[in-house]
Amino acid sequence: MAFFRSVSALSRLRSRVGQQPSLANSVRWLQIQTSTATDLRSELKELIPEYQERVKKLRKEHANVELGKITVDMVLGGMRGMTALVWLGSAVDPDEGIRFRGMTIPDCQKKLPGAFPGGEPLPEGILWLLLTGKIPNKEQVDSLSQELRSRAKIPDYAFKAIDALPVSAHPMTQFTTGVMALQVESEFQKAYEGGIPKARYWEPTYEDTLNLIARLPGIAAYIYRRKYKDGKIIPLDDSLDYGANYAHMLGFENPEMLEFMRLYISIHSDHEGGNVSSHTAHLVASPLSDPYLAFAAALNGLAGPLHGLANQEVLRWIRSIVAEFGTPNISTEQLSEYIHKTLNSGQVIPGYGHGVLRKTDPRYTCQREFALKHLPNDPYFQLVSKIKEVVPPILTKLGKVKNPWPNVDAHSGVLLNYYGLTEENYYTILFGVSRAVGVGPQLIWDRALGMPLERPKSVTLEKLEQLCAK
Ligand code: NMX
Ligand code: MLT
Repeated sequence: MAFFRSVSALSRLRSRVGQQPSLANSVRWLQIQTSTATDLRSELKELIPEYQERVKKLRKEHANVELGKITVDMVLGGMRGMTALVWLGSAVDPDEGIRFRGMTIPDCQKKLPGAFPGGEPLPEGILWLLLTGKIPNKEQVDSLSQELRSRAKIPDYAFKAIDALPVSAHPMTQFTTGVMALQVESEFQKAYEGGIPKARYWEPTYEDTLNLIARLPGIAAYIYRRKYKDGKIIPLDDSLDYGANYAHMLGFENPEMLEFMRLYISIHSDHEGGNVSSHTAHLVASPLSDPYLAFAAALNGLAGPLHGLANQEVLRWIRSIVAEFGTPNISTEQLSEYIHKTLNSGQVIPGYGHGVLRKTDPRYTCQREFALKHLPNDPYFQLVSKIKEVVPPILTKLGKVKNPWPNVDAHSGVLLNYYGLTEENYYTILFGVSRAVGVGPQLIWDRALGMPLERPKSVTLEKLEQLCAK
């Protein structure tokens, strides 16, 4: 009876949504089904044929429908605003930010299982949601945690490949090297060499993806222990979930840090298909390079200071402010003076601006809420809060910055720093581990939907000038 009541409430809500488009977003997650499958792979297998049919139908019946025009500004402006990719898992609205399968971050915090009732969403739940579009229950995420632990063994040669680099190498260089070493065990590569038919490409891609996600924390923790600690490996704890295990292998046991890590991985996992790391992975996988090759390439994009390296740059910049004034407790005038100094020297303010967002990033907001709950008096957190008041009007005044508001990277560093992860050059690895949870599902669906080799057309400058002269 309760079921029928909620179904009819939902259909009433849907008909209101038809009349009020603004309501559409806020109720979208209500339409997401709860998962009933016993395991992730079976759930996915059941879903794929329906999606394959939908793609086939779109290509057959609507191949010439136009999605917008391509302008010179788009071609010369980094393809901003050009719709050119499909990804089912998430979408970024310029004003309200990310939705994972229609669910906002607060929706995910409410609906996805945590390590304890009311806890932050477990990354395993986000992975399940992104892959299937369904909300898993606690039992399902616990079994996925167990599955990831069972796949986590790292071959010794991967550690040796990292050891071949000097300890001074940037953590991201070491990380990409480790991921490339894991490629030796690619199931996709073996299956392709064995003549697997196209309809089954997604299956070894799934295996590679789960193995990759499972092994990344071990590789990432190894680099941290090697570069910053005693070099001793802390083994996986069989009783811990994915995020907590990563924190544990790094050497952290504070339950608040474990909880922050779950939140961190979940919110950094996916940001639709067009961001540099996801798009790179999709592009590199399109000629059927396996998930390890594609993800290593994605990491190299993430390592750029305008993308994932910005979290490192933010803490470095905050530290430089503290060094300049000798304290984090500075006045608005002092902060404003420092911001101008940064801009006048030709640098960007790290952690501010975005290629799509035009308001404060909800990933910033949820980290702020976490900080308000757990570390309201931390002087670095208070400085970050002050920066959020002072930077936007200054960037707005420049007249060219499309989004003066903070992005995800503006906040993460002070939380990590508070919990003792003080080595900012390591921060992009945390982003990288998290991004695999979003990029992996993208690669599986690329193969499931038979996405072709990506090959856009380029144009010479002369040709562009000729086209404009017409
Ligand atoms: N500080 C100073 N100038 C900026 C900033 C900023 N935070 N953001 C944009 N601008 C400048 C930008 O450099 C460009 O100047 P110019 O025309 O002289 O080249 C102008 O404003 C217009 O840029 P936008 O169209 O607003 O931004 P765009 O879409 O090109 O780039 C970012 C987006 C994210 C690359 C840019 O905002 C930026 O460099 N931000 C700082 C780095 C950062 O926080 N990156 C992390 C993004 C999130 N992530 O995790 O990936
Ligand atoms: C991301 O999470 O990938 C960044 O916010 C950058 C983007 O979306 O372009």
